[in-house]
Amino acid sequence: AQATEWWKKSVVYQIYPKSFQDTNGDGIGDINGIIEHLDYLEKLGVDVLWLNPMYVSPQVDNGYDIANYRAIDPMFGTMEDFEKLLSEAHKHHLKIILDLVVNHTSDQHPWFKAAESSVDDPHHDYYIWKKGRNGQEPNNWGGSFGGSAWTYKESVAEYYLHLFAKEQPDLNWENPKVREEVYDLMKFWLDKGIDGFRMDVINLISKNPAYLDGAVREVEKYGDAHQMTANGPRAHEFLQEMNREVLSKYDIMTVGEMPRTSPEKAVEYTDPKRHELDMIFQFEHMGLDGGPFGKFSENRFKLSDLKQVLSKWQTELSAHGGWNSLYWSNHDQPRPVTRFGNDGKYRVESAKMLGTLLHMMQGTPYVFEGEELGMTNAKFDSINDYQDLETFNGYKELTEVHHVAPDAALRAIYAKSRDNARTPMPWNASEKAGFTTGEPWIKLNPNNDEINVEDTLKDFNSVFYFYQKLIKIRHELPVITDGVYQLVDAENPDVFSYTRTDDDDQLLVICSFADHVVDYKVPTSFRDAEVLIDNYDQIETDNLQPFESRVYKI
Ligand code: TEU
Ligand code: CA
Repeated sequence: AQATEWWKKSVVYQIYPKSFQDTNGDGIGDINGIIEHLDYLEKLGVDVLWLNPMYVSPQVDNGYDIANYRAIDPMFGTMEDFEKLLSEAHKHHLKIILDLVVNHTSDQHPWFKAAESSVDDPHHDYYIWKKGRNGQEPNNWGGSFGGSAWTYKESVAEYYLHLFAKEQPDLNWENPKVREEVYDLMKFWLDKGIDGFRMDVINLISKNPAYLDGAVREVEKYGDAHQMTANGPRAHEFLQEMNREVLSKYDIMTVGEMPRTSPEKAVEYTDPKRHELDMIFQFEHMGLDGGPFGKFSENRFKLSDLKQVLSKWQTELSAHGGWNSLYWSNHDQPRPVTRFGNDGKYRVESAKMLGTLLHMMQGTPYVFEGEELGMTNAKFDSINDYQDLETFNGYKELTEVHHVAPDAALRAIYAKSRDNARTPMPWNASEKAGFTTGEPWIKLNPNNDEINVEDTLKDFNSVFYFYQKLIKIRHELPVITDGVYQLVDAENPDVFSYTRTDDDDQLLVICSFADHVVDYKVPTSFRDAEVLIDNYDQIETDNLQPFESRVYKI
């Protein structure tokens, strides 16, 4: 059936199950913990929950290394628990989308155990094997978590490809049997009644058979594998086949995670006439603050870059029939209020401002667990407090390869580590924040005594109620879904403002990124207009308070 486009008016809440709520005292979040908080999520007003992987996994990459796609890992609970969650969520008017991780499996998946046993095993070609080149790896690609993207297997005297950890062998999508297996496992979950998928690095699945070397950045040792595999020769063909075989048969939503993808390419993936995906996660606004050695850096973004990038994605995607996700954070990114706002004096104001900037744009907004509280990065004392393999590798590269001093390296890790997003959800101000009665798998954010759900819900001026209002406005105002986007005052060094216009309404969205009062002359046509939402009570028409955001409507 031709799916309705319900996801164009939806707001998605991302739950990282491992860090959301533990209910059996093992220090690990679980499915029953999610069920316990469905009322909280319904109160926020979100429409869809995206759950990070809970399938059977050795947890080398926190569940993005899957050893059984059709079973829930016991650490999260049972399949019955999941089916109960799904039906309870639907009763709370919440849809559920799951994570589809099919660029690679775990090296503990039975398919890989068979594949590495013999070149003649029927599963051998489920993966990508190559002879070496002059006794070395087949090409110069690096894995995202350090080292070469190739690992040698004595048992078959060949190298296998892994764009991520060596425990995450890439599937061979050239093999029609692999594609069939993927479509079958997708139907297994869709037939249970889930409402769609978030697809992990889905634009990396088609590799150019030439396996050419990638560019080596001056400070790196390996070639850029993502550059060489993003948006490969058969990517669209595979997604159109997936759509024909699976997606078109269900009224669902799909979002593809797509590193290295431009708006032009994103239109190709999301134009409904092409029957591929509904929307994508692009990364351009996540790459504005890297340093000489990559992502781990104390560099901060420039507002001019953010204005240019987000405006480009507004005007060059949706305007051309595509559709975008809108996000500041997820389980791979630091906390937005630290990265893009002010996590000190103006934490609450800047969290609300960032929410306004994003939620009044065109696209489907994603709220990552804790963002609605204005959670900050987590100040850990030592590199040993971190859990993420990408973080450990980053610290090792900074200190051992680039000879960065340990304290400077730790500051860069603090700024960008994925673990900033993975500290347990703080439910109250108690010692373990109501997350667990046991030892949490990762340390809590030290500031959960001042930032937690219980205190937030008592404070009607909190970020939570502001996000609740932003979500309500989106549900009620069509101009937010369909209105034309236009950047205003492009050169302003402190203020990001834009309009949204349709036949009935026009909004003017004004967001100050300054930590001081700035002059701002509201255009005369808006001076007497209704103020839809503002993160300050007193409103002056010729200046903006620190991190003030204001939405006028005529
Ligand atoms: O992330 C893909 C990806 O590109 C990330 O490595 C991202 O670029 C990086 O973390 C930002 O610094 C997906 C998942 O979201 C991530 O959690 C997994 O580690 C990765 O794929 C492999 O499955
Ligand atoms: Ca648990």
